[in-house]
Amino acid sequence: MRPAKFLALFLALLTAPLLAEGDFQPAVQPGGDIPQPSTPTASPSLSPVQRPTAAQLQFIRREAMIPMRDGAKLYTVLIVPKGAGRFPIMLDRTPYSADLATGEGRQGSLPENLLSPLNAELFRAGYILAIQDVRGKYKSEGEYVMNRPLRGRLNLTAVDHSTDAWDTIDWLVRNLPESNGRVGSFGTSYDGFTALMSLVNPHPALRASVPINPMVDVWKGDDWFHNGAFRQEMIGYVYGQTANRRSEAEWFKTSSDDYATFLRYGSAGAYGRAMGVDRLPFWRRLTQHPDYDEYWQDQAVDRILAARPLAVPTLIIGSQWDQEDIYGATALFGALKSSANAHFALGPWFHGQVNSTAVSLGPLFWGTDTARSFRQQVLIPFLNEHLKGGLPAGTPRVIAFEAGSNHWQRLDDWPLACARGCLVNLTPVFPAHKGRADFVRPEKLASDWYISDPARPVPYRKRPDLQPYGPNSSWPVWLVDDQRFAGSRPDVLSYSTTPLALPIHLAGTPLVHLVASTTGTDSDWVVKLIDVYPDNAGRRDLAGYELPIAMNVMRGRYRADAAHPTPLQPNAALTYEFALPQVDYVVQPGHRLMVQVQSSWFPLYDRNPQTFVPNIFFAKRSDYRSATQRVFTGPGGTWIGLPIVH
Ligand code: PG9
Repeated sequence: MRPAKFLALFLALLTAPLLAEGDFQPAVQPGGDIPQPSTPTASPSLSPVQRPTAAQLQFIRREAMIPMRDGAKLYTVLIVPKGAGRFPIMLDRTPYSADLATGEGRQGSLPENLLSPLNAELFRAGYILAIQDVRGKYKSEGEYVMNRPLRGRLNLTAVDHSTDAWDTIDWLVRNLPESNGRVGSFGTSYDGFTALMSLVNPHPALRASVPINPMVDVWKGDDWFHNGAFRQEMIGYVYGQTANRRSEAEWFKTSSDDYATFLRYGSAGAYGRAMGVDRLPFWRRLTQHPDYDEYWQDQAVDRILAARPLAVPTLIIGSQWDQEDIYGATALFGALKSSANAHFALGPWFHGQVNSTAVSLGPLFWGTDTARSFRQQVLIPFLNEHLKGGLPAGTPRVIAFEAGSNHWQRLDDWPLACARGCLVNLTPVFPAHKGRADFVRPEKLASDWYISDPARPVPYRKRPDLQPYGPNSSWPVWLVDDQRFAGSRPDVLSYSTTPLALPIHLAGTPLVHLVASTTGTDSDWVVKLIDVYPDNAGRRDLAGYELPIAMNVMRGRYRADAAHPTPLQPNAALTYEFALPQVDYVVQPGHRLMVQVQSSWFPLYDRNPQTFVPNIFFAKRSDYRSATQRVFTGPGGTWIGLPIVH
């Protein structure tokens, strides 16, 4: 790019109207979220791989530029079974490169060499795979917008993921001679989001959908925020996805410990500014919308889909220890379960693990490959019924893996136990004074306190905290990390029961009812429900292990209204109620249930300055102050509602 033009662009970006909080600008702006023109540069210099010839391939690979209604052509890789016949199409619309998803950089000619286990099994089951770069990414034309909103006040253009899916499906069934006229949409995470977008005004050929760990409400509990606490370690993702079209701009790998790096820069906004990310439109939108305002409400996919009949049989897949989108699948099923077309699966997995192998998760072993058995016995029969006109698959309304007894349950409803509207009510467990917890409310009102110091926040995992998607990171399994590293800190309160005499089966949504005060005017509250293994756990590596069953964070300023934050009254005992992620888990006899409470979860979540400021993204260093936190137990005090079914 000519220097003058670059300078003009640079100045334009720098002076782009940084909106006052609350202004409502469409998310879709001219040029989209990737600074233009990012001329598609040569593909990254992967080590030259001897690509198999067409004859060697077990399938026919085609590449199509499919025209959308606005003229943009979207790059689509087609993996077609060889031989006669007509096949259903499985469509995955991705921002992560169709070429990478179909074997770029990998060796071999077998589907198993070149595709994910799920995709290879779909191919083996007689499906055409259509993997498409979403608009504006990699080889597709058009302008990329992160989670492009549906047409409306956030998107004044004529196109969105719903129209792009419609146009793609229409083109495929009309132009693919091997098509049997039926299409399924599927994908994981962001691709799960695009699969859900295909259900808005679905094409008549769309006859099934499988959203896996989908992004559904990115403020309440998916990728960007949890109850308003910002997942600042995702800054690298924003940079990688929107710095250029082919995601070749890698986030700075210099950080050997994100804990130290993020602490050095202060607020998330200051870090973004220091790293130049604030020139990227999506980062700016994130920092302009810290509250659950209409900008996020309008994009909540569970609300969007609940507002219309679910016309397409849909198998929603959630992971119990999903480190990225733990909210979406369960919220979506909750919103759609009045429809007979809605099915739900909850597996003992991390994010996206259903696509590959799942014999274990961290220290936990299931005895079988729970992902493969689910794909073979539930997912593919579901698709065969709806896309091949096959035998009724008997897909259950709900299928949930009972972690601990390690078997699948077929159910008519889910969750089984919750605060309101479930078959079973919650059973309270009461933190009591001095570290005990009990199923009987303590008779005496008491309180425990700790100093929450933003200069020494509680790490969300043992340090060094490697970048989530960086080399050697064990990011996928952080939700099953042993919590003893945290419990030993003076600013983490731990309460545990005596060893259980009988097993407890938790099947549903735990509820936090926290009664606490702070000397500050804002505060975060992190609550963890933990299974404490006995010292004689049978396996040395599990002796005394503090296994998280469900954990979540609540940003105090939003306790009354997520859209309009208010300061906390210092030293007032206030009640915070929020759900923990849904679980299907058996706590075995001899184990203890533990509740941990703390006020930071760093650096995955940005620190709360603990003084009320207009926008925490731009909190000044002087805003960050220590506060004394006090958790109240006993009559009128804290309890955790457990979804105990027996
Ligand atoms: N859930 C993944 C992600 C999305 C957005 C930010 C960070 C992570 C994903 O789409 O794979």
